[in-house]
Amino acid sequence: MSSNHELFQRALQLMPGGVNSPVRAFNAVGGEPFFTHRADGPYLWDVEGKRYIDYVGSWGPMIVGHNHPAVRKAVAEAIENGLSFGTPCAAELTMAETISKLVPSIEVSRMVNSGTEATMSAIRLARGFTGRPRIVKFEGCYHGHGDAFLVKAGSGALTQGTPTSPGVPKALADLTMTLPFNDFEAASKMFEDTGSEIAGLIVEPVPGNMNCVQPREGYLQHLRELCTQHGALLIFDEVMTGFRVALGGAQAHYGITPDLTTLGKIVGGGMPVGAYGGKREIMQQISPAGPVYQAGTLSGNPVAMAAGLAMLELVQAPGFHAELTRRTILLTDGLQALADGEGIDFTTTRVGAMFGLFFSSEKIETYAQATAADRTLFNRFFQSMLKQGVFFAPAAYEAGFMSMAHDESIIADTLRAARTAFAELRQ
Ligand code: KE4
Repeated sequence: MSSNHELFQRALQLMPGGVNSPVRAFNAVGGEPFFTHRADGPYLWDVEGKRYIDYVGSWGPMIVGHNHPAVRKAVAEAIENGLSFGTPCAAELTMAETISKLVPSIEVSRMVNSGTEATMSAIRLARGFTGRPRIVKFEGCYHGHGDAFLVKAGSGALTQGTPTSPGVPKALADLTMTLPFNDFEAASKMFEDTGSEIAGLIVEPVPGNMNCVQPREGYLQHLRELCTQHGALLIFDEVMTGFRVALGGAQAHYGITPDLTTLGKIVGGGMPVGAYGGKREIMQQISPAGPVYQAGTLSGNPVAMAAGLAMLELVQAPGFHAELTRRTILLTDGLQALADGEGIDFTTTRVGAMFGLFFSSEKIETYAQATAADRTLFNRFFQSMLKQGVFFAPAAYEAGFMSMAHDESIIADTLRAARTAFAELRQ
């Protein structure tokens, strides 16, 4: 079989940056990516046979570990009946029932094929339902590559958006306003100034795309109150936090009821699935029940539903999230102790089974603090761990993910590698 390098050199000729999603290219951390040949439990094996303990977990879906027998069995059985029908099938109904059971704020849901599709649809729905033009997002939060989200805080009284990518029209970016996460006053001021024009506010309730940052006490409730007061929809983007920070997601963990929720990753069990949903009154505006159009050839695909349903079954095991949280604490406390032992400025964050690592002496609560953390040290730590067979997210602004396949011996192996990595940082 070809080497990682040979495959990547060929891939560079045929795919932009040699990858099908930018972060996989390792540009943020340097070096070339490895090509995975197979995955099982907590491990990935690359095409050269090197094994990695994997804390990326396909960027979140693999909360029960890779290639779980129950998920594999469900997919194998579903395939026996065909790959795609293009008509309703019972598995879609079971998925909708399961989502509503686990996330009660989602009275009505729609399946799509990615987190991006879910968030794009939720934004369109918020605008269609309220008849208002503006959207609020947060700097450092990522909601997929929809045009409305590729916007950063711009200048101008209304904090009008500035595109972060060519191809996003300024006229559209102007309708996306950006706030600093965890800043109570800035949110209040924006709603005082433009509340009557805001269709929806979309937020990662536990941001995982500025690495993992925890909401300050009362902050999510503050956003809930502002949206209620001004008639804007509160949209929780739980693509990453859903079924991970708690069985019912961040909304259950913090006791907040959003108007709409977007889902992805775990809900698909590793297959291409996204979903959005919320209050019946709002969701009934979606075609064909209502006038807001949204559609998808493979939405609710029977094989993808089988994978997602098998995964959602597994995460409902008694004590599942408590045990995952315990293991996450074991890892982050272990890393903290090792860094402290070497006198390295290092801090961790975590909620449920997602965590963040920062080379900083500060308690990380804002995007400014997260981006001020030492990325050079992060990249050196990443490379040392990778060399020792531990794969963390190849970028300083990505969260880490614990799985039920990472038992205490795996965590001990990780900490053994980290001891060496932190010692190397001192050289
Ligand atoms: P997808 O379109 O990639 O399925 O989901 C977009 C998305 C939406 N909302 C949140 C909170 C997300 O984290 C994501 C995607 N997450 C990234 C990792 N930061 C996926 C990895 C990638 O882009 O390759």
